Formats: sequence, C-alpha cells, structure tokens
Amino acid sequence: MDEKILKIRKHLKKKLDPYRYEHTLGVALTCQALAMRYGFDLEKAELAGLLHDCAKRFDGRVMLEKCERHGIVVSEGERRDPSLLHAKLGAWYAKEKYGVTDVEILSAIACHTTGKPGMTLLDKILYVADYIEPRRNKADNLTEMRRLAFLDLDLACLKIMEHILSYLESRDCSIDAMTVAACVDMRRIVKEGADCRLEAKKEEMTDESTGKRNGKNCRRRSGGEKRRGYKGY
Ligand code: DGI
Ligand code: FE
Ligand code: FE
Repeated sequence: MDEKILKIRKHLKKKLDPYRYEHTLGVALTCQALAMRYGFDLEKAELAGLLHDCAKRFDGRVMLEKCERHGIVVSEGERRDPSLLHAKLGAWYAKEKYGVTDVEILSAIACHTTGKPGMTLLDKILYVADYIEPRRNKADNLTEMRRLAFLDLDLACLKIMEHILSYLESRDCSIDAMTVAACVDMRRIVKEGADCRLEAKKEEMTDESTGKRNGKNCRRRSGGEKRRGYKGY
C-alpha cells in the first residue's frame, strides 16, 4: 500500500475517536468501490474518503474560530450551525496539513456535507459514500440507497439530498442555502437525464416503425434471413 495513505491512516487513528475512524475507513473503501463502478481514479477517491472528516474532532466554536483565523468564508447557515464547517475546514487541513494539492479532492471534501450546484464525479462519489458506507445504520432508506448508488449515481445523490432535507425540516434544523441549492441543481440534472433518455427511446421507436436506423433507411432483417459475415461470405 502507498506509504502516504498509511501515514494518513496512522495520523487519523490518533486524532479521531474510534467510531469516526471506522466511519472514515468505510467511506474510503466505498469511495473506491464507486470509483471502480463509475471509472474514476481509485487513489484520489480513497484519499478524499480518508480525509473527508479529518476536522470533525473540533467542536463548532473552535471550528468557527479556526475558519476566521484562516480566512475561510463562513456562510450564514454555517454560522447558525458551525458543525457544518468540518467540511470546509477539513479541505483546509487536507491541503495545509496533509499536503493534498489536488483540487478535485479538496472540492469533494469541502462540499461533502451540503453538496453544491455543479458537483463533479468525485464530489458525488464522496457525498454518496459518506451516506451509504457499511457502518452507517441510522437512515431508513440505506438498503435502497446502497443499491441505487451503483445503478444511478445522480439519482442516488438526489434521493439522499431530499431525504436529508426532509429530515432537517421535520426537526426544525437551520438549513444552509448551499444544501438547498445543491438539491435544486441535482433535481435539474436528473430530470434532464430522464428527458434525454425518453427522447432517445421515442426516436428508437419511431425508427423501428419506419424501418429507419441512424437517420438512414435500412431494411430490417427478418428472423430467417442469413447474416452476411465478414467479406460477404
Ligand atoms: O460528518 P458525517 O456525520 O459523516 O456526515 P455529514 O458530513 O454529511 O454531516 C452530518 C450532518 O449534516 C448530516 O446528518 C446532515 C447534516 N446537514 C446537511 N446539510 C445541512 C445539515 N445540517 C444542518 N443543520 N443544515 C444543513 O444545511
Ligand atoms: Fe462529514
Ligand atoms: Fe463522514
């Protein structure tokens, strides 16, 4: 295993409480699994997972102070609930203390709690992995999300965002504007994807009924007709 990963693991084991450390390993592994499924760099996915909660060891007041000291912009929602800041502060630690310079990894860590509009593949991988990792056991839609995550990442992202928002609303929690904006954007992306698939299906059905393929007329083979092989034999 990569020396850098081992060093980070060792450090996190010392700094995080045992539950958070186990969660961290679960998220890193799930990030790798999703990266395999969706064709993303495995090492980057693992690093994002390992470091995503590295700032979780501080309480809200301390995080607020640290963010102000390091010039990290704090939103109104984060000021109301500073626990959200572990994402942005985590990205700062990943860069300044763990030497991560990759902007994709830093972005994924910074938005892993609220999401954001225009999420990249790694942003979505980490966001979903954080929710479905094997040691999570509280949310009532985990079984469904674990399955969906490997079938349709955008839809899994949207369903998780909607579930979290309705949970926060039901508990009268303060909601950060970014959490809402991320969900609105993901709903648009999922709808566009569905519209696109419907259009393609309609075209396919029209082509089948008129015997057209790829914009060209083509005579459909009947079952008994022999296929001509390579070189026409
Ligand atoms: O750090 P973790 O516990 O692994 O998970 P997380 O980073 O997703 O953050 C934990 C919680 O943050 C999660 O239960 C959902 C919540 N959250 C997400 N957006 C908002 C929010 N909480 C508040 N108060 N406001 C939000 O906008
Ligand atoms: Fe987190
Ligand atoms: Fe987490």
